[in-house]
Amino acid sequence: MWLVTEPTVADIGVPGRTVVMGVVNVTPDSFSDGGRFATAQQAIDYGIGLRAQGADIVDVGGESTRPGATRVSAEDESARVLPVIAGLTAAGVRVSIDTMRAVVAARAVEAGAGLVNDVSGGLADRDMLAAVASLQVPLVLMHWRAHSRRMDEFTHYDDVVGEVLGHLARRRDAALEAGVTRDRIILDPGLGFAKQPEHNWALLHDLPALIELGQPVLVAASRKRFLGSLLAEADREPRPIQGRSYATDAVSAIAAASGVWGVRVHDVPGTCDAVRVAQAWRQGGRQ
Ligand code: PMM
Repeated sequence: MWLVTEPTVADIGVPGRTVVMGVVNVTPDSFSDGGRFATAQQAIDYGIGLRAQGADIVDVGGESTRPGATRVSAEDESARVLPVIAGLTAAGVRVSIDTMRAVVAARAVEAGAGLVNDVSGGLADRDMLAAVASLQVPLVLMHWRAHSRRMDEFTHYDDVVGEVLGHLARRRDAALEAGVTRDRIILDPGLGFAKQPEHNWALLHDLPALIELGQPVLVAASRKRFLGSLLAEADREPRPIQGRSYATDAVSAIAAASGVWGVRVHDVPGTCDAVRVAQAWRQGGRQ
């Protein structure tokens, strides 16, 4: 069968501009957009719409990582994502699979996905790194401490930036050892995963240090709790999810200006403008 694979990270997006990854969550309970689609076709149409809005790649996920979420079976996860990946691929949309399971990653790549996005950085499934090595697609390794059901118990850091960078360097080395090539490894600080707001801001502030590890960096701040907390009104209630888009766009601009490879967002148009602004700013009037 014909596999649509991406040889390396460099094949995704436009040179010089931060990649925009749009989100399609095919889950009943993701924290910001769960339960959105009644049918696979609705999710496919939505993903095609994200591409039309400017997304370079569409990230399809079938398991919620919302704090406190319980896991779904590999079969349920596959049944949710595979028809959507196949439909998007048939429509010419570049797709990534957001999964912590090697078997789901393999099925997704067979259905057309060209990148594996593992929020556990290969820790949730011991077969993941070797599986991605043989699939020969790029791999996102995210900073992760525990499954979502328990991650709020693991938010203590003495030096969040140092600890996250050290962890990601070790995950990169594990991936290399398993046979994933260096030009296929992307690192992600895992904003909101076992982190308090101040940890997310420290990581965003020190993105250049993460980029200095030498791998492409993906940032996913979209609509997350720490933005809601930042934007809380006088009554101290976090700003609801629907009111976090402009802040997400602002983070996309900052991340892109810092030189990240990609940003993962639910609302694509504002981020597309943000990454173009950042690109022009970085070029400083030079072509
Ligand atoms: N966050 C979520 C899901 N997938 N993938 C990566 N690489 N990085 C993230 O921070 C990340 C992710 C959180 O859930 P959402 O799909 O509702 O945004």
